[in-house]
Amino acid sequence: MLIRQKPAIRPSEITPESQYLDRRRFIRSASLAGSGLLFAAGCSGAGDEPPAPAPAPAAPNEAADLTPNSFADITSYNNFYEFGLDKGDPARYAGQFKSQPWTVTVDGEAENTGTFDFAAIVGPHTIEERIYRLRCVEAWSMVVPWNGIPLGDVLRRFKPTSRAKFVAFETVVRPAEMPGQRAGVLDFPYREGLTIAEAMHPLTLLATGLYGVDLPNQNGAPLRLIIPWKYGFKSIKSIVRISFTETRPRTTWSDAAPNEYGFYANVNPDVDHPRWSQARERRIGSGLFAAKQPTLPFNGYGDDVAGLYSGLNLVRNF
Ligand SMILES: Nc1nc2c(c(=O)[nH]1)N[C@H]1C(S)=C(S)[C@@H](COP(=O)(O)O)O[C@H]1N2
Ligand SMILES: [Mo]
Repeated sequence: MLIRQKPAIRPSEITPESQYLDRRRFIRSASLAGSGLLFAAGCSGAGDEPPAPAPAPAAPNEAADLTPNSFADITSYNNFYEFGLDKGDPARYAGQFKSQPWTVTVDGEAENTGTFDFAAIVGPHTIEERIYRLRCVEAWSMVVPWNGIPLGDVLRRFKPTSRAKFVAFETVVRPAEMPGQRAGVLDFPYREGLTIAEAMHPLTLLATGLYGVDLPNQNGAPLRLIIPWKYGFKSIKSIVRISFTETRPRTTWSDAAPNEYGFYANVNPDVDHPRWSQARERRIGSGLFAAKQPTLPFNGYGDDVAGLYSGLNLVRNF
């Protein structure tokens, strides 16, 4: 079996960051040479165009920097309302949470539905490493070296029917282990949804770990989504249900405040949240007085995903 199961991570198992970063530098220098982009998913243009002139060397763009945040930052500054509202609550209160054993129920418009063990969902796939920036709707961001599987590879095994136009996800409900659920700070279960094209897109990751270890509870153990071009709230944690649907599913944040949070939630510096600007972001760990960085359209992944929304008005469909 490819997957390391709990018991929970011992500190000795965590790749020391210095070692990790050295390894990254090596991998990046080996692979960046050709494509210029670590995860550009084969989106070359139409064949009849002349090759574009080489672009002028870009000014150093802080926002596009993919140097990972520290393991300490990534695991101590979290949004996981099931454990409370404060950024420190998930790390403080998620210790009692049991992410093993774990099952995921797959239902709706697919041929292979049922309840599957964690190992059956993840087992046949190779765990990859993807360094993605997570951009929270609250205008902060961090860069995380995730481990996981392209969600589409997993979903295809359930054989969605032609009626499957959306994929809906739910987080576990376990008030005994989740103080934020006892306090009722949101209408739980936490729900999210994607169009089938978004769910099948090769950048969309079903994450099982970070920094080479199993996901810490506060980051959504044992399975969570990462949709790098969308605001962080779309990246639902601790998933127990995946439903293929014909109609657009409900989602927690647009249920709670439909004028503030839309179904698409694509990162967009040109469409402000009604109560604050989305033009810039604070990189966690960069220090309280560090300058904010410009936010990039689609969080910097536009070359790969903008085509999913051609013809869609992104101001109205926020
Ligand atoms: N179940 C669940 N998933 C969730 C959330 C949540 O409160 N509950 N918060 C979201 C938000 S707003 C963000 S920014 C990211 C934060 O992920 P991280 O804590 O691993 O950085 O998780 C998202 N997934
Ligand atoms: Mo967020």
